[in-house]
Amino acid sequence: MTSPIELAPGCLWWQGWLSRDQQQALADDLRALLAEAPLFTPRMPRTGKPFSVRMSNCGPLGWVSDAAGYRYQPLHPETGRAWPPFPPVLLRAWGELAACPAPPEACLINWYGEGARMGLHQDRDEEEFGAPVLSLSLGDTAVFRIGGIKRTDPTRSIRLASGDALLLSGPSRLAFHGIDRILPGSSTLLKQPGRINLTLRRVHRADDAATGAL
Ligand code: MD3
Ligand code: FE
Repeated sequence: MTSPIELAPGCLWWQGWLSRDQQQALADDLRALLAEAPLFTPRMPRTGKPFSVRMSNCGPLGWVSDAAGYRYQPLHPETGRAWPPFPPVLLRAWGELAACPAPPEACLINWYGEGARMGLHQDRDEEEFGAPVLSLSLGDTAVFRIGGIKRTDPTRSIRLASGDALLLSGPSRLAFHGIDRILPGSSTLLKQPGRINLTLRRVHRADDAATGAL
């Protein structure tokens, strides 16, 4: 396995963790998955302003956002159906990289088309911040920015390329982060310009009995 770079305490970056063939296989899985659970346009709480990123999910729970607020729910907001199961490679990634005994409960699928971006934010809609978040990138390279736990802390930026894995744990779990822009045409993986980011997460605190702890 490639050895990771520690960008900040608890923030580990594996460049090219997925081979080109593995990236292609995962992109194919996602094409089928998105036919079952189509991308939707999330909206800001209260104002209803649309995000430029479109989203779907897989696994038992999915993250959604609309005028009523941010939340995790078991059903797709538009089809009313359960989210599709995790593609097996995502469970393998979690098992090999996350160092978390409990399985992931949610995988948010972000689609960045032309001009999409994600402003600086913290991920704090989960009940469990002790568990890490694991991200996998496919397609065009993104300029990713990460700072500290205060919005005004200094930030650094890196380019997340297709096949990269990024783990956010410990002190980095509540770091401010965002996507400044996508570099169109930087990858030939997908059939159209754009980027897919997958984030595997736990939502609830693990039940010790269920994870085998004494
Ligand atoms: C740092 N997604 O879905 S993934 C998100 O590329 C999100 O789509 C970005 O931020 C994307 O919430 C960044 C890398 C990432 C994910 C979760 C984090 C970085 C993080 C949680 C805490 C700190
Ligand atoms: Fe985030």
